[in-house]
Order: sequence, then C-alpha cells, then structure tokens
Amino acid sequence: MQFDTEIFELIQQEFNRQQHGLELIASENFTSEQVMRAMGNVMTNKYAEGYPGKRYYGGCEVVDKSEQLAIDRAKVIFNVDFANVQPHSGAQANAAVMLAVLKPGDKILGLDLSMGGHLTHGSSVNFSGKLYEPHFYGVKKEDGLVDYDMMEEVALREKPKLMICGASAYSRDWDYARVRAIADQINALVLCDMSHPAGLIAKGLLNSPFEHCHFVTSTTHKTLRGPRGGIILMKNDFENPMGIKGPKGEVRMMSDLINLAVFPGTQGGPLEHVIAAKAVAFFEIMQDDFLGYAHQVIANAKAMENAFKQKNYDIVSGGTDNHLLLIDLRNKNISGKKAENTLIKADITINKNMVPYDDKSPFITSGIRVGVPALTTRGLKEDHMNLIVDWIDSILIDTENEQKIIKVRTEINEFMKQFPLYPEWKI
Ligand code: DSN
Repeated sequence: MQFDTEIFELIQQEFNRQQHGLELIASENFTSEQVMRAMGNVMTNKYAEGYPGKRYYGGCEVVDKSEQLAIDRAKVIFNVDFANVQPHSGAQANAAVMLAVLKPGDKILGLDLSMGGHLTHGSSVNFSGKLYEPHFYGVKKEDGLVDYDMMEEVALREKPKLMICGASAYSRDWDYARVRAIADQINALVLCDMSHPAGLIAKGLLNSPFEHCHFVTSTTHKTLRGPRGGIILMKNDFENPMGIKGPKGEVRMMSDLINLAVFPGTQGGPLEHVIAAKAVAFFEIMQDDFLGYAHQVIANAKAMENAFKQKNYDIVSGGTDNHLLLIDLRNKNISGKKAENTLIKADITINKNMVPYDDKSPFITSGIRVGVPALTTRGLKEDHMNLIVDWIDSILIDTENEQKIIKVRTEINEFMKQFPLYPEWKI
C-alpha cells in the first residue's frame, strides 16, 4: 500500500503550527503523550454497540474492560453514581439528555448564545432550538453577571421542562443552588453543561454542580485535557419523572433512559479508541499533579486579567474566576474579527466573540475570548502572561504595521521553543 504523504505532511504542518504559536483559544488544550497514543490504537477497529456486558457484537471482552475503566474513573473523579462515556462530543451529550427527558416542542431555558451560551442550549440554528421551544436568560448589562432574576422570571412564566446552566464564554462561577431553587418551583429538570470549567470543578476549585443539577454534561478535551469527546454524569440516579415504563412495566430509572438516549437514541457504535483515551485522561486527573495544573490555570487567567486591565482593556464581568476572559474591544476601536485576523498573523490564536449586548454581528463581533488551559499545559506561568499581553496589545494598537507583526511572530516562535510539544516524538 502506498504511504499517504499528503495527509502526513499536513499533520506535520499542524504539529508545527501548534508547537510554534501561542494557543489562547479557551476551549483548546494539549493532551498528554499517553492520551494521544491511546487515541490511535486498534480499538478503532472494533464495533461495540451497546454497553459493557451487553453488546450487540462478539469480541467485546477487552473493550468492555476499558470502557468500564473509563466509567469507573469518571465516577471517582466527580464523586457521582452514574457516567456514560460514549458521547462523541459535548453536543451529542446534550442531545442525548434532551432526547431522554423532552418531547419535540417542549420548552427549554438556557443562556442566550449572544451572552455567552452555547449552540446546543437552544440556538435557532441548532437541533436544540429546532426540536424544542427555546427560551433564554442573559447576563446583566451593568455587571455582565448571569441574571438569575431574569432566569427566574422567564422560568416562572414559561415553565420549561429543562433548565440549562453552563456557558461557552462566561468567566464567572455559577450559583447552582439558585438555579435548582428556581427549577424546583416549576418542577423542571436541570442540566449543567460544565464543558469549559470541568477540569477546575474536578479538582474542587469551582462550585460543584453535582448536588444541584440532575444531569451534568461535559466535553473531555477542554480543561479535562483528554481526547475530543463528551460525557454525561449524574450524582444520583432517580426514577424518571415522565413515568416512562420498561418492557416489564417497571418504571425506568434515569440512568437507563440516558444510556438509551445515547445508544441507540442518538449514536451507533462507540469510539472505543477515544473512550480508552478518555480513561487515560481520567487517570491523569486523579493524580496529584493535575491539582497543580488546575491551580496554575486559574493563576494564569488572573495574571492575564491584571495585565489586560493595566492596559485599559474592558473585561466583561470585570474579571475571571476560571480559565478564560471575554474582552470587549469597543474602547479600543477594533472589531473581534479584525483582532482575530491580525493576531493570527503573529501566530497568536484567539477567537472573535460576541460580547453581551453586542451591536455587531456574530461574524464581526465586538470582542475576543482568550483562555489559558493550553498554554498552562505547555508550562507557562503568571509572569509569561504579562509578556503575552504585551505582544497582543502591541499588535492590536497598530494592526497595519506588518513589520511589527513579523517581529512579534519571530519573538513568539523563539519563545515557544522553551516549551516543546511532545518532545519525545518524531512526527
Ligand atoms: N466550540 C466550543 C468553544 O469554543 O467553546 C464550544 O463547543
């Protein structure tokens, strides 16, 4: 068989890009070598529809053990009774929870996408906004914090069956007890999508959603630093409130309904190679040094907040409790799109992002989102955040200065040589 030089050349190019640049996309991270190795393995050859011990294919005795390890480790990390590790992504995890508890047309309530929410929390262009009737809460104009009064007001008026908390571009912690108290007034179920801060929650550095939210979903590739994928967790199993019965007339437990909603409800064969890599990531999270990593993420984000503030950048909500910052660039007279497109020329990767009450479209935006999980994995510390903000600022105040952009890019490429990516590897 001929070797596919084209694709492997592109993989090499992507490796070089990741190695040389400053990765500040808040939802990205660098897996460990062993997580990466676990993803590229023979388990990709195996069909295993079903769950450990109950599969539709023979030959699953080995993948049963690795999937069970992933489940058991996820349960230990988050101290929960139930884990489903099969969702291919966070979106698939959310789709499965909704399929399990909602009927088409049922009402859901989530944080507005333009205020920091996620597509799968009811956006009109997503299944969640097309199959269900979406309602939204936002953040307050005066301080950028989640408007729990508005959440309560909309919840009492619309009586959604499912309330969703969690965000993609929100730098503050959540009051999960308040969300649950609102939900209990209308007998709504609560889903927390903790995809962004999951690694910080795993180590107890942010409020835990588990006591208060019926379902918790997450991606595994952000602050959890695992392979690209999703999980669904429940602190406690419970009888489904919809009265759905099993084949013998027994009331179905929610764990059953969630499992059925993942497979066969929304997915076919699980990606057992990715599930093996999830298990490795969970093993790493159980080790003491992951606590050091999680602390460093928050310290780096705080250092970056201070550095941006010293240069008069307007941080939405006034700062950060977690791994990211949402920056409103309107006082700097530059759009998010222009900032993203200019910074990438200097090998600084961020994403343009709408800010609350934005007057620009999602394609232009008034803001940028920056996050530190990836650079923290590479070994950068608080002092480096000042240097990074200096580089970003020097470019944003002088976007047409191509010579300066080239100079900064050269400095960054040289700087990042101190923090090699997968140093043992020859790609
Ligand atoms: N696209 C992810 C993010 O960047 O936050 C969320 O799915």
